[in-house]
Amino acid sequence: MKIDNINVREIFDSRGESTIKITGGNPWFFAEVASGKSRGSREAAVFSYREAVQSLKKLKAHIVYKNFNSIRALDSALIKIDGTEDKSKLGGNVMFGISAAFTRALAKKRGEAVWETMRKEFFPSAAKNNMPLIFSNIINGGAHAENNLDVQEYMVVVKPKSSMIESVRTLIRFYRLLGNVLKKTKKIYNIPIGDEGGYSLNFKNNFEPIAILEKLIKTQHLERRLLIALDAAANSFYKKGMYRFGGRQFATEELATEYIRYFKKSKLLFSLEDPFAETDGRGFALLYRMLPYAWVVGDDLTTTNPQAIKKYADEKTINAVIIKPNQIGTISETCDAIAISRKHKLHVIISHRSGEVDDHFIIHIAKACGSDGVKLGAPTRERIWRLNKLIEVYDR
Ligand code: 2PG
Ligand code: MG
Repeated sequence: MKIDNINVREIFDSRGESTIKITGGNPWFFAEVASGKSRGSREAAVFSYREAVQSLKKLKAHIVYKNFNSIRALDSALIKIDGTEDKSKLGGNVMFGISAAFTRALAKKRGEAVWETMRKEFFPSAAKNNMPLIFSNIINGGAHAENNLDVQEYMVVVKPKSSMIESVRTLIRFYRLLGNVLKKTKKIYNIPIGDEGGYSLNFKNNFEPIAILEKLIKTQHLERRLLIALDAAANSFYKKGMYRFGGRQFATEELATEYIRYFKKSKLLFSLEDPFAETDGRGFALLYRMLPYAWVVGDDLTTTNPQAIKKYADEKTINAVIIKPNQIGTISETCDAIAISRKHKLHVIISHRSGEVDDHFIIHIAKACGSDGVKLGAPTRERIWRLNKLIEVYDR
């Protein structure tokens, strides 16, 4: 397929930060690039709008009116032209935007849904109707909120049922009930909301939100439907080999013991993302050994990089992985990261970014590969659109 023009526009994400949108014609396409705040240091380079304009100028001659018959063909050309490990010549966000926009154009030309086009090229044997767990971040802390929580995300996890709409209904109901409980127990009428739509008030300590979630799930008799997951995003509280957590200093082993205590106190807690800093693979491995039934999830640790995923899976540091396409920069490499995760029997969770945009691409990736989970914000504000798309794509 040939594309006959391609442009970049400046847009703003849900935090009002500048990001980019790639658009083009014949067939018409677009992709908006979400932005992260708690980023792994090995993520692909992010260009400003001005840099993206220059990057696209250089690139145009290589891609416009050229024939690319697959997503991989276009991505391989982009990767070759860029030629860097971290996509710092063309900009990882520029490359991702082009790669995702091209995928849309290809799907349109073939008269397919975007996920179908990706499934045919990358996951021909993916389970047809796999319903993912929904990880919804309903209490925000860390870099995403102005409160005293070190843990960045407290998620409620909805187990799949017969339809996605039922899961989303349960999630919305639970989120509202939680709001009421927090108003009462914290005696606050207007609860502050964090970057991903979760409640972001102060708590007694990093465990209190888990205790509140656990109690509410139990009093609502939702134990069979809902679980609890955390993203510690521990890079943000790691300094000089120590973790500053809950006002105390912890060495790696001590923090692992603290997490184990959480898991002992909460029967519904089952998953912990980035429990240690991205340079502290030893901590992940320790936890993985001590909690064989929990999901120990890599995000900043693995940055959707196929080699990093393989390394950490081989070293038995994680058994689950977060996939964010703009961490690595092209759709083909994202799909390679998913394939290698699968090969190593890691649970695959396709994730949004905290700076959200008006683009559902990640839902198509989840459906294409039949992911085990999707990680999204709270069921409110702009985050609701992603849940609506989930319903549309899965309840067909
Ligand atoms: C994370 C994400 C998404 P950010 O750490 O998992 O919740 O945050 O997009 O800021 O990296
Ligand atoms: Mg994370």
